[in-house]
Amino acid sequence: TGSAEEIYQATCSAPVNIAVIKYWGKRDTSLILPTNDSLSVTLDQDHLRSVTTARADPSFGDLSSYPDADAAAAHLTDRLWLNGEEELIKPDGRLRRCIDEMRKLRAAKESKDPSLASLSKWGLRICSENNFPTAAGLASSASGFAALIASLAALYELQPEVSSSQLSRIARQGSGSACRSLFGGYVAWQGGKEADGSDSLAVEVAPKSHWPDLHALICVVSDAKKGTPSTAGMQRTVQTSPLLQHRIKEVVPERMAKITEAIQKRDFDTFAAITMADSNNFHACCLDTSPPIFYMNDVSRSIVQLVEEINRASEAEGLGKKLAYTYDAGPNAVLYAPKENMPAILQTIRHYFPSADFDDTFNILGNGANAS
Ligand code: 2P0
Repeated sequence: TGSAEEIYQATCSAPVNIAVIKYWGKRDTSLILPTNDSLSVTLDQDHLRSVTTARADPSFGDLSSYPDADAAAAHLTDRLWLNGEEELIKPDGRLRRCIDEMRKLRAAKESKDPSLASLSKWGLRICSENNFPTAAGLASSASGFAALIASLAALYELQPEVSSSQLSRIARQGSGSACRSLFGGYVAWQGGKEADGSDSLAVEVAPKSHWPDLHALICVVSDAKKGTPSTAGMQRTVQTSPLLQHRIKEVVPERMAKITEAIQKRDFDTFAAITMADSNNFHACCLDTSPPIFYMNDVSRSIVQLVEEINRASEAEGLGKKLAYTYDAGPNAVLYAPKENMPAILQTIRHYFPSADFDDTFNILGNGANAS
């Protein structure tokens, strides 16, 4: 509660997540409901993150003074800046939907407790920054929408009454993969069955503390903006790829069960085998799309060969796999390995890729979105 002179502002950060069972395809493009379940690992916020500040103030506009939400929107009551540039909040866009859903939750809270300040009626100013290249296949939309939802949830003081899974349902409507960044550690996005998306949300498979020994290494092959954006690319795959239908029905359900069990048992060999197989199956579906989509390049493929060779040599000695690769909608490799293997892996990668512009970032497992 408070007077109108009080400042209502919250800042939250959210990390990137990298899927080991990939989301690729929607059964509902408006609500963002996926064609299959997916599972990811949330990375450490120290390296890749979005930070968002949201502020509500009556001076930004009072929604109750407009006849309807569209009229209020036309008067720019809500405004958003991404990396310093103003982003238009389109009337039927994803940002609009996320903000509206959050505002509805606040309005419900205010109607239960009339002593609360009327934040739901005030305009918003939102500022978001990524500390890494946007749209380079490094999951910028995932951390961005997760940070947006987390900052509005903090501003509107929605938790703990509203759970993180409930918030993930709203983040999902911003960008599918964003729902997974509301949690740390090992996270599943249950695709759900309902047409209204009520059961399409993220759940924690295991916290970071369950298997903290797993580390990730991101090999930035290129930070250029990707050629085919995920949103358009995945629907082209849905419309044209017979292989995707096989993936949805036969491949993913079994892998979800097996990798969940591998995480529970901290079984790196199984985790690595499924992670690599699923990355390859996803890129095969991209290739099976008409016209085909290519995200990996020659450098990406040579990293695959190097990882396969390291694992082959290790297995020949009776030791297990040393590491796993996975690629998203871009050429950059994410390598997962037990922490103790990382120094040798880095050394080998640097030996084979001495090029100065081949950047790398060392990441450990992180927590989900949180307030600061
Ligand atoms: C994933 N990707 O599971 C997969 C793997 C890319 C490859 O989620 O349309 O940016 O915003 O829901 O979430 C990229 O898709 O797409 C993605 P929208 P999103 O991480």
